[in-house]
This record gives sequence, structure tokens and C-alpha cells, in this order.
Amino acid sequence: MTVRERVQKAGQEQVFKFFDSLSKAEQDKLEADVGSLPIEDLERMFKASQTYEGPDVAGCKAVNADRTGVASKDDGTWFKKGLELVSESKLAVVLLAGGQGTRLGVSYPKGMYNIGLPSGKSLFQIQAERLKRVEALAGKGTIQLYVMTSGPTRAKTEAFFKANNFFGLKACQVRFFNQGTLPCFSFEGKVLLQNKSTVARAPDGNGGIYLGLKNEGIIEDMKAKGITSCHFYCVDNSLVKVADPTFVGFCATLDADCGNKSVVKTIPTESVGVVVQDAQGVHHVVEYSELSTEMAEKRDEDKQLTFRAGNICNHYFTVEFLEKVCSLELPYHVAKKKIPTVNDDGELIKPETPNGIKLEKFIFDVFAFAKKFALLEVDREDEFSPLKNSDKAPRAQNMIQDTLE
Ligand code: UD2
Repeated sequence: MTVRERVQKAGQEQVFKFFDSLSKAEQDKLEADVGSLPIEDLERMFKASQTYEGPDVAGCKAVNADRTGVASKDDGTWFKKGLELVSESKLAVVLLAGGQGTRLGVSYPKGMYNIGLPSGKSLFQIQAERLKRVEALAGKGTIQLYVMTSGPTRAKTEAFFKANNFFGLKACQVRFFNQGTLPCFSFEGKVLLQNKSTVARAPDGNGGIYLGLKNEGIIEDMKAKGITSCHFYCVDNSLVKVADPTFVGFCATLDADCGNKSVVKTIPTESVGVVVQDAQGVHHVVEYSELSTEMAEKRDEDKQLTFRAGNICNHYFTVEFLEKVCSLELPYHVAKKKIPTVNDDGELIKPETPNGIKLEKFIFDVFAFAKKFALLEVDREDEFSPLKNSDKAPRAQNMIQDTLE
């Protein structure tokens, strides 16, 4: 069957609406673009996103510090265990840097952002230096850094690291890899066009990391290097403890295959997911965008929020666990967005209100597959200060304009 026939059968023939008005080169490009979509699966994916309800919160319990670990209670055992992993080169760091920084209002990857320190350092520099510091504390061993980028952030991120000599890390210590994309849909489930000859696509959410790890050979690379555990974190937390020995040591000591850091959530509307345990004892994160007001506002007798284990996008996984989950199909979460597309006359439009949906996978949706889940509560003041929105967007540090533009 040709691509056009497959698309017709799948009820997505609108993607070829302008086909006859295109040049031969554009027609070939569009056919290849559409052909790379999971055509026969589109309807199922869209429907799955519409019917996804999240974890069964009815029987959910809160998971708070009393039943988990608290970083400040470490008597040095966890920290020592973490450094031991580093000294044996068994720990890798995986940096999530595929987000586009739209909310921050910058046109370059968030990690290049100068957070206003006197030193003028970017987030990437601060984080690379923290990684080196942990290596120095361990005395020996290398921490491999894997940086996940997306189509829109890859070239600039890689160029920035290179132009800054990898911030003191060895070039062979840093590897970039891409997450995938998913097509954007209209509210009726039709794939949208970005222009007459290109499908509208968006990065597949930070849960796209698992397919990225698999498809780009990262898991194989980790295994070849003898890496057994990974610390994953999100780029926009300016206080992140990269390769945190206490956290990885805590998870390793408990023999957990999956671990999460949390801070105590004190305001019901804070934009962090919360860790819960369902009636079967399985752990999940309910994302802030999907948390009901009732759950968000529920309080214990002592007035603390009941669901207060705030997710800060800071995770631990064993490589064995990653290998197990990287082939699973994770749920698709729906984000209603203003998606640039073409109107019936083929003219480009930039909608002022949401006109379609992007499907997003969430990194924490693999928690449900953990054999042993560990949760470590840390102090917000020490470890969590995310950069999400900004009134002004200063220039990225050492931005290498000529190579990037
Ligand atoms: C994330 C968490 C939320 C809370 C909050 C804390 C998820 C799904 N939600 O929400 O529970 O912990 O952070 O700040 O993790 N990213 C990619 N590719 C993508 C999208 C995002 O790599 O397609 C990265 C992004 O670069 C960032 C991280 O994932 O490092 C978090 O993404 P976000 O800022 O969009 O997530 P947010 O703040 O809505």
C-alpha cells in the first residue's frame, strides 16, 4: 500500500490537501514526512490520550516523609555509598534538556540561561561544575553525562557545550541524544500541518526519554561502560545537586530500582506533581495539571497538605530498570496548545487561542513498574529553585551567535 492509500484508510487524508499545488520536491518531502508517522496507530494514540484518566486516585494514599527517607537524617552512610558508586564509575547523570523554554520567553535552550549570578554562569556551566565536584569528592571514577535534547534544542546545546570546552568535562564524557516527536492533532483527532508540505510535530514530552535512550543506543553505551545507576534531573532547577551522592546512595542502599526526590509542598497551587500510592501499593506521580482541587487542598489534622510529597523532576533509575521500561508504551497526556498551522487556503496562521493538542509522555509514568520504589525528601531551600517564567529574557552567556544563527 502506498503512503497515500494508508493515510486514506486511516482517515487522515487532510495531510495531502495541498499536495497538487506542491512542487515535485515538496511532494516527495511531504510523502516521506507523513510516511514516517505511525499512520495505522494515529487513531488509537489519539483515542488513548482522550480516555486516559491517570492513576486511580480514589484509593490513593499520600506518601510522605514518615514512610520514606529524609536527606537530613543521613548519618553519612548514604553519602558514602553514593561516592562509592562514583569512584567505581558506575553512576551516570542524565540531563533532561529537551524543553524549549517557551514559558521562560527565551529563544535558546534553557540550560544556556544566565541566572544572574555575579559569575554570569549559565545553568549548564553550574551543573557541569557540580558534576566535576562530585568526581573530585570521590577521588576517582568518571561520571558520564548524557544530555537529552529535542529537535529544537539539539544544535544550540551541542554547540554551546563545545564552544565552552564542555565546561571542564572531558569531551568523551558527554554524549547528546534526542528524544522523539509526536504529531500535533486538531481537537477532532486530525493530524495538523505546519505548512503545506510539513506535518506539525512537537517533542514527545520528557517521558520521551525512554525511547530516546533505546533508539540512540544509550542503554547499550551505559552497559558497555559498566554503568549500573543513573541520576536524572531537569535542567531548570538552579539548585540541583547533580549526581547527588546522598540521593543515589540512599536508593542504592535500599536496593531500589527506581527513586524520586521530593520537597514538602506547602501551597496547593504549586506547579509540582505529588507522589501517591494507589490501593495496590503502586507508586505514581499525579501531575499538577491533573490534580483535582479537592486533592490539592486536602489537609491533615496538623494543617499540612495531605498530598505534599512534591515532585521536583529528580529521579534515580538502575540501568536494568531502564532497559525494562524503555520499550513500554507510556500514557499520552494531553496539552491544549496554540499550534501554528495552515488554514483552508494554505495560508500560515498563528492562532491566538488553543486550536489543537500536543501529546506528551511524562517521565514519572514508569514509577508504576518499579519493583522497589524509594522516595527521599530534601530541603526545598537547599535543592529546589526552578526557573520557569521570566519578565525579561537576558542573553545567554557566551552565546556563540555566528555559529548559531
Ligand atoms: C515538571 C514536572 C513537575 C514538577 C516540575 C518541577 C514532569 C512531567 N513534571 O513540570 O511534576 O516536578 O517539573 O519544576 O516531569 N523536557 C524535555 N522534553 C520535553 C519536555 C520537557 O526534555 O518534551 C524537560 C525540560 O527541559 C525540563 C524538564 O523536562 O528539564 C521538565 O519539563 P517542564 O519544565 O516542561 O515541566 P514542568 O515544570 O511542567
